[in-house]
Amino acid sequence: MFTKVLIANRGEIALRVIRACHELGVSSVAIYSDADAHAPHVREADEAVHVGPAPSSESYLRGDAIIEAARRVGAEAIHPGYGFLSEREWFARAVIDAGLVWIGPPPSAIAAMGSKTEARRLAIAAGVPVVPGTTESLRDVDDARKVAKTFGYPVLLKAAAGGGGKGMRIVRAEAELEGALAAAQREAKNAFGDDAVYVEKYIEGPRHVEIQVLADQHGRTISLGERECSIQRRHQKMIEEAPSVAVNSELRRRMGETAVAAARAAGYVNAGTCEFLLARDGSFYFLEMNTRLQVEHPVTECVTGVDLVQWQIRIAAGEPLDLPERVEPNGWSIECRITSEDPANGFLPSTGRVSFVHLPAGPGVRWDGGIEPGSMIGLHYDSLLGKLIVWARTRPQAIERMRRALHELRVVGVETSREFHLRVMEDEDYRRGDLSIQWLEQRLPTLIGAPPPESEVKLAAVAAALLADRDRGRRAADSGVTGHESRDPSHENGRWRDAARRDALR
Ligand code: MV4
Repeated sequence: MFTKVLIANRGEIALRVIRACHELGVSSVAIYSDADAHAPHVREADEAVHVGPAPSSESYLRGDAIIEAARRVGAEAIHPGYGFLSEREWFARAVIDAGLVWIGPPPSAIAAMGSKTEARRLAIAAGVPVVPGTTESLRDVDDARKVAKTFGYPVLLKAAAGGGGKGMRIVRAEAELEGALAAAQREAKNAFGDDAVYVEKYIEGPRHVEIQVLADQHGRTISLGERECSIQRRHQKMIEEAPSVAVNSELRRRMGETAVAAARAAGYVNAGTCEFLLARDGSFYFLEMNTRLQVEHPVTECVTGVDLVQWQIRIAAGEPLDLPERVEPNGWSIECRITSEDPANGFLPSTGRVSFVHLPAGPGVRWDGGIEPGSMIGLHYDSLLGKLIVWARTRPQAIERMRRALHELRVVGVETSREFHLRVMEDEDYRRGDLSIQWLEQRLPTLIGAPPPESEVKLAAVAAALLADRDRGRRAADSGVTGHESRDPSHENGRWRDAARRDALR
């Protein structure tokens, strides 16, 4: 095992990796930008190295500075977390070339899966089902017309260098093809510096289900079951769960074997995730492989009891996997991504200083967070404040537990997505598990417009009654003495108080 690992990340995932290091008896090294000098990940690590100013391009993305920091403090390995440099082939190579251990997949596997057409070729060769489509990028509009005709409309144009939904265009009829192709190429060029675009048949109304895999350096590759990730908005996942209501043991076994075959085809080592579309008829298609630890990994940890981050480190250190071939999920786990986005305001990122935090606790509750009172939430990094994860024996119990935990959660100082998550937990479709990748965006207007939950209304009513009572007391005391309304400090809360009154009167 290593004695010292550098974590090339920040926020909740840096803390998650630090915790895994400490459980393994490994010393942890944080890196930080100017904006993060007092961040929790810096304090919790055994050591911390400053790498640059606040913008990530000058700090968390500075591969050279990060490798130099690892050398200077004598770290033997680098864990990239997710995002930032985690899927940059060049960085993985540079880490290895510097004589350090890369806690992630081989650079060749990152490159192979990074090209979506290459990933499709590998998958097809390994007998993995993919969506009907091409494995070569389109030459021109005529080529696109021919190919689209073969598969039939609607088709989906995708960036070969893409992933995560960028550079994608749905085309429902031939008349739209030329414009959509130009737009997809332009977007792909801007986002990835490569305008190559290919075609797939567009699958309507599927679920997004992904399979977690672990592979060691000794040729053993296993799957750890699925995560249901259909609840997303603009390709940002908001709520994930494990297992999926749409997957039974038989389907889990088949999808697991498929994911293992795809991983093997890429020469995969370490933790990775195969994304699938799961159609209503139970057929599934490999989409792409994410060659990193994922944000939503905790739901898999909760239902399998396997510590994925510890295994990433142990695999990188050369340990053989000593886990069973197949792990059936135990109970149910749900994760809500608590962000500083305001659902009532089009999910606009909110900024400011976190003045107060109350974290949920109690049975079956896990908080993987990166904030504390005093944290400054700016626009330099993504808006994830923390992940609220619950576990219970059954899905209905997990939903009730999540509601309870969301009610306990308080973050003051910035807007959060808490209210949005409460509404999803109370939604009938969600409770039935009747989901697809389109569900959230179709449902959003009614979710946001819906009245607040009963429990919140009661709370507002009590608060309004108490305030009204206090004001009556004040007015009685003030009458004939000063008459100065402005001395009443509750005026500072005027807007909030009015809102509470309105709610109470309904
Ligand atoms: C698709 C698809 C339907 N048909 N491919 C979105 C991101 C990237 N991973 C691939 N994506 C999709 N590919 C075909 N042929 C629908 C999506 C998709 C999606 C996939 C997973 C999770 C959320 C999604 C939201 C919209 C579209």
